[in-house]
Amino acid sequence: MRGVVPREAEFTSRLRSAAVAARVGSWLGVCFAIAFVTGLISHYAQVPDQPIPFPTAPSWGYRLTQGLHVATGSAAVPLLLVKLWTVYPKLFAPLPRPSRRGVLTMLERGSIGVLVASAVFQLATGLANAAQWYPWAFSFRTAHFAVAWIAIGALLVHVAVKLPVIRAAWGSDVDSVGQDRPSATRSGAVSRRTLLRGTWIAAAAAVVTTAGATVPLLRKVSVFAVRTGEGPQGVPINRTAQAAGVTADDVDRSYLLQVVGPGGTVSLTRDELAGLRQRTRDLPIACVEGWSAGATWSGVPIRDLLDLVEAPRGSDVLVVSLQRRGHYGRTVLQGNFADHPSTLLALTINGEQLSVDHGYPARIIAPNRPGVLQTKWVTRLEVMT
Ligand SMILES: Nc1nc2c(c(=O)[nH]1)N[C@H]1C(S)=C(S)[C@@H](COP(=O)(O)O)O[C@H]1N2
Ligand SMILES: [Mo]
Repeated sequence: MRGVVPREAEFTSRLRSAAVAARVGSWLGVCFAIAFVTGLISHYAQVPDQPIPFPTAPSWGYRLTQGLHVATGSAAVPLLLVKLWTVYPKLFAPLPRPSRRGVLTMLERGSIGVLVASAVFQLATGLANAAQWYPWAFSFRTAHFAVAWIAIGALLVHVAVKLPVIRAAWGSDVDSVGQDRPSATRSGAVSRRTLLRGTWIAAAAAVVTTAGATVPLLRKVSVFAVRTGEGPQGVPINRTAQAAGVTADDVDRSYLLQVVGPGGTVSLTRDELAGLRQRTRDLPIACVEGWSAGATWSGVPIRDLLDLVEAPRGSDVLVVSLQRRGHYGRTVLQGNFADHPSTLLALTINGEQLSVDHGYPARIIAPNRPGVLQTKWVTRLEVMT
């Protein structure tokens, strides 16, 4: 009689095989490796105090790495589901007898438990973050970063333990039964090749339906992209002025930009800012959530403003926004960014005065910089010593 909990031997489909698991698992491993490396890059880019300065070039670098991060994370969702489906009968395998080998088996199973839990956590929190949905109390960035190390560690252990199986599976035909569980004797509803083909298509579809947030050519098919890469003045709006608590009074004619440095404090009205030497640059806004959009910006080079207060070259600058609610109202512009000729206090976007939601009266735009640090509604630049 069948119990409530199945036994491993009751799973008889040949689709659930090492041949399939190793192939899907390898691509899943590639996705996790790319997501891990690009995630580290994104994390480091947001560290205020960088021992090695995050580079300002190429200007599209962060757009590429963060686009890859979200694309590989999206592709990993169907890959992980298929992978888990092919191997989950092992969950019901009998517990090993207490012995040296048994302890090793338990450790190995434990590491798989950690791997599955951390992988599911990373994909679930990543997707929720991209959708700007935070049904949790912890800091997304801290938790996603910490669990990334757990996931990649458990993945390395898993690959090391399974290397003989992985090699045997890749070395033989996909239909070979050499690595099968003893009970996997029934041919599946479809062939292994068809299952794999379906999996690759699902992974590709996951990328195509989300990557339009970064790749303009894909916009029309990207039905799951949270941001389309389009918006007022050609760029999506991440947080509106209202959401940030920036009022009409804040941005009226009484607005002043204060620049504070060793040479004193300089206050400038918006008209005075517009009267300074302006520079125009094509630079993308690249959000950590995966969407990005290029735009043409013009405004005052930050370095010119720093010169007004005799800031030494290489000085980090604290950027303070008019924002009253939420994060990112105060950010650090590292010295190499502050000095870069393309880093602007932008007054216009795509030839128009910034709309208040895009950061009017003035905002930061710098090359190769995460969107979260492209601070809007800037009211104060403070040279840090
Ligand atoms: N003051 C402030 N600036 C901010 C933000 C914010 O919440 N407050 N959001 C940032 C984020 S996460 C992104 S992606 C960009 C988006 O700029 P946009 O809304 O003009 O497209 O603004 C950045 N600047
Ligand atoms: Mo963002």
